[in-house]
Amino acid sequence: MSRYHIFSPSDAIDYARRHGPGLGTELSAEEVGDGNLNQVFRVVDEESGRSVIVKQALPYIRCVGESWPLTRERARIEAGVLLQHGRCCPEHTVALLHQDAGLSVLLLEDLSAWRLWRQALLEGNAPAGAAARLGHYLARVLYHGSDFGLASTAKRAEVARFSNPELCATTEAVFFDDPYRDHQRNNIAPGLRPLAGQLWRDGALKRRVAALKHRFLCDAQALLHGDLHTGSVFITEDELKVFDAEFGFYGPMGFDLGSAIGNLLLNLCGQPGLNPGEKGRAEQWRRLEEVLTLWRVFHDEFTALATGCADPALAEPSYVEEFLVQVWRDSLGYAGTELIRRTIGIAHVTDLDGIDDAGLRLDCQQNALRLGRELILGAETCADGNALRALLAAYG
Ligand code: SR1
Ligand code: MG
Ligand code: MG
Ligand code: MG
Repeated sequence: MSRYHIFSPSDAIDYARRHGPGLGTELSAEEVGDGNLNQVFRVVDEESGRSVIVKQALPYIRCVGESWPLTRERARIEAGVLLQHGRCCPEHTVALLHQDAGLSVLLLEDLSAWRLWRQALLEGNAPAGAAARLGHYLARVLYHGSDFGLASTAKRAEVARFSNPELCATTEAVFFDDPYRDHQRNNIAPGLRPLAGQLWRDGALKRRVAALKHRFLCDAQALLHGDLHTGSVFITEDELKVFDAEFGFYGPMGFDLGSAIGNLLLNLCGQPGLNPGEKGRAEQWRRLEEVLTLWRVFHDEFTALATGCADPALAEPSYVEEFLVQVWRDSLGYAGTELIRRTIGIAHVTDLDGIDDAGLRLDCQQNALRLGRELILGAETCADGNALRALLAAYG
């Protein structure tokens, strides 16, 4: 196994040259990482124009620095999740070309000619089919990584292989703990302090958040992506691929669905500031339709797979439907936690922070906090898409 050292651009070039398929000798590298955790190089063959991505886990959280160490084991987890999800849904999973566990490096197909779904949503020109594609991806990967799709012996082994304790602890802190208390890791705009303080004193809310955290801790339903926000998804007009799976673990399906839905709703909340007037209202309507489409495609495809599964008990159609009712509720609850943590927690999103006008930005952030709270509190009673439509009417 190779010895770990932090890559320079020329290390990335050497690695790509040794392991990248069809790369020549005239290679250049540029650091393009804009995430919170890792360094990412784009290596280009100047003659053929071919390119690859070299992603390396650092021994700490990049956006915080060495004061928050984080296991490099996350690179092995990410490689495993991408391979597993790539087997069930190759059309929507970024291709892993090579990995080196010692160096904590992954070689990945380069999708930088594609666009991030978040960026397309911000620009107001996201393709209509992206939500359905993500619903298809979620149905396939969550089914095949669950007790519906796996024999119980195989599934128990997979739960152990993907236990990912440190990355899960990070999620537990930034999703379920910090935003509900006055913690130094939070990033709270001064104008949001009064509303944040109300959340910290809201006993009913904190009880539901505790229940969501508890399910996250103990409900090993399927191999999740673990960080499925709209910046973890590359798109073209008719394609979609998910990447950045280092938070993968066995958890509740609603966590992945809720992360994706939560990010669509963050964009919805940001629209009055991003696109004041009619354009923003049209975008909000699209976000709602995307949420409903994502869920419908997931629900229908998962139902078809699960009712045909090999387990004679779990395949019972009435049970599959009962199970999915709970997944829907979980999804709304986790979407609510995503809205809150992206507004006052450590890691924000451009959909809100990118709003230029300070007054409009504050209005949108307050709406995101209020909607997050309503989703968390209403998750158990918001029965279907029509109920969600009604709940969201106040935010349009
Ligand atoms: C410490 S920041 C952690 C967040 O960054 C990643 O992108 C994930 O979203 C995670 O929650
Ligand atoms: Mg089974
Ligand atoms: Mg990421
Ligand atoms: Mg990442």
